[in-house]
Amino acid sequence: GSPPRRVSQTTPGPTSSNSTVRLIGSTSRCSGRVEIFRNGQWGTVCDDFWSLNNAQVVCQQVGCGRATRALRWAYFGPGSGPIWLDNVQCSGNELSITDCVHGGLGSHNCRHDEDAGVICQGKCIFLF
Ligand SMILES: [Ca+2]
Ligand SMILES: [Ca+2]
Repeated sequence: GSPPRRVSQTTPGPTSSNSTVRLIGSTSRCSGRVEIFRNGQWGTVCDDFWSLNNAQVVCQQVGCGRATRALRWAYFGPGSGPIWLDNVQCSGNELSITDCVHGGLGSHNCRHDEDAGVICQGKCIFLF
């Protein structure tokens, strides 16, 4: 038989629980509105039940150390697109925000003025 061939395709690999997360809307890489990338779209996280434990999971996920603040009411401005997560309740040890208890992807009763934000301890970089 012929040896197995490595096929290069753009089809997504097995879905890992480690979703892509970013913090935007601030001057620092380590603070901002929480957005996650699912189904080809960036979306936000609702602030219902938003806590420091939740922020902790996000901060470690983006490589920014410990969380110092969990912010509600679109503190870093409202996002756009889907609101991917609502009623997120982390214990703080999860590896990904999507591993926390939540109401189901895309299932929510929120508006973008409830987008969740975090501030992490990681270095703030300001341009002077
Ligand atoms: Ca709310
Ligand atoms: Ca809710």
